[in-house]
Amino acid sequence: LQSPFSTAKTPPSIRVLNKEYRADEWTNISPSISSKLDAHTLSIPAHPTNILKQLVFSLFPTFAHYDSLSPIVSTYDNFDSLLIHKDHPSRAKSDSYYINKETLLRTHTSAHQVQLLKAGSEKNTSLLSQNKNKNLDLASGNINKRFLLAADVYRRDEIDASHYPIFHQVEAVSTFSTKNLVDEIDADTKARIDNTNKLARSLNLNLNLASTSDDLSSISKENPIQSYHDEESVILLSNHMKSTMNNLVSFILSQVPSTSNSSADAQSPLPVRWIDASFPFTSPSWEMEVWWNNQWLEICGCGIMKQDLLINSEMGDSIGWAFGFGLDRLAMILFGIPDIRLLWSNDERFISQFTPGKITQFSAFSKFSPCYKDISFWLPPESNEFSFHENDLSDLIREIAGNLVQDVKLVDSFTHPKTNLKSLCYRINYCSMDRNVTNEEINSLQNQLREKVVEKFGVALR
Ligand code: FA5
Ligand code: MG
Repeated sequence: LQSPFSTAKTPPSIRVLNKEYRADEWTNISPSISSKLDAHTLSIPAHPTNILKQLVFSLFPTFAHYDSLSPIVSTYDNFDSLLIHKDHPSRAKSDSYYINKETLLRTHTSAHQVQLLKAGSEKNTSLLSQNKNKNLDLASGNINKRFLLAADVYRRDEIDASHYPIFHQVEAVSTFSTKNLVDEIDADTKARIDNTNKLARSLNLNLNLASTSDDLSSISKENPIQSYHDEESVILLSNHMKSTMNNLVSFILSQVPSTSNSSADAQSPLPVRWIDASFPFTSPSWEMEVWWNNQWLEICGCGIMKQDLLINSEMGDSIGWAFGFGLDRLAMILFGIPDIRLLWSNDERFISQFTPGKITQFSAFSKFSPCYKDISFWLPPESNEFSFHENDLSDLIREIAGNLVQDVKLVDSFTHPKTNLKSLCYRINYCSMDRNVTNEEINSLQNQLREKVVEKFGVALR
């Protein structure tokens, strides 16, 4: 691997996503992270994170939708704009990937909150036109009022089954005019519930949301209401935010086979809990956890937006909530993916299991490398599609290679225009569940197969 650091020049520079940046004592972005910057799993049609992102977007038809903002942001966007103090630990070099002192890979989708809020008053059409929700047009003037933003985020974090240095978040920002709070919240709740129920019916899901929300507010002294706000508005807003999040999780969990979570079935209440939290850009703040695989899994941080942040965005006459949740963890639950690293797998056996727009359960494959071998042959002249049975071939292969066969696929089939002879090509994937197989071993199996195919089916090898 070539290092992205070029030391030959003065001042030293670093190339990231095809652009040259000044390097300094803050530069710590590693080649392995750089190399994943253009993986864009969020735009691969059959990728679980993309399928989930589309699903989430479809639950918020009145929000603007963004999913292609650059991961390279300024320290102002990632920290200062969110009122994160100069000495806050999240700014440490040990926690983030810096390109240089003023530039880093976003550590959360919140980095774009103020940018997108301001885009309305600044009439920043180059930013606003990146909205993917065709229901909302640029001219409406409301486009920066409510939005969802899905993106890859980067953190120097521990690595285990639920942590990875690159993951995905979806940020939601929802603002309301202070003068019209009750009516706007009511209208939004109604639209959201109608839309979610409609979507659930079209997918035949066992889900029917009630039109009134439960009381989910919990206000404590340690999790204070801002001096700008009155308690009644904050209760209304936080209830609306939490029920929006609950609905989202209900919708997602209703598509998971109930056997995969012992505590979750159609009858039991939603297996989530809300924990008091603290973020520099919200107050009060919470985290949502979902009971999964016998433990509480944190999936979301949220709260009532700091009013100073809205004032700085020329939206001081509004009040709002924001949440940011980890897409990868919900995707793992939804698709039954046991390890977050699989989401970064280049193995064809991973991505080929999924279909754009569909929720399907992942089935585990061997962690050892597959070995593909093709076999092609002409069927005997008198045979037709009824006299050669694929299952007979499968049996023969299993007889020879046993559990070393992972799968067999017909990859080519054609009939010669002159001779009318039919040719077939099968691709055999040899792979062990518990060890690496050697090429010699596989070649010997493949040779046996070639002999036996001729013997048994009277075919002519090609
Ligand atoms: C944040 O990133 C805040 N920006 C969230 C927020 C937005 C709060 C808006 C208030 C208002 P946090 O660091 O807790 O918060 O991350 C949010 C979610 O991202 C977590 O709940 C978790 O689901 C996911 N997450 C965090 N770190 C990782 C990781 N290393 N791998 C996978 N998912 C992660
Ligand atoms: Mg957290």
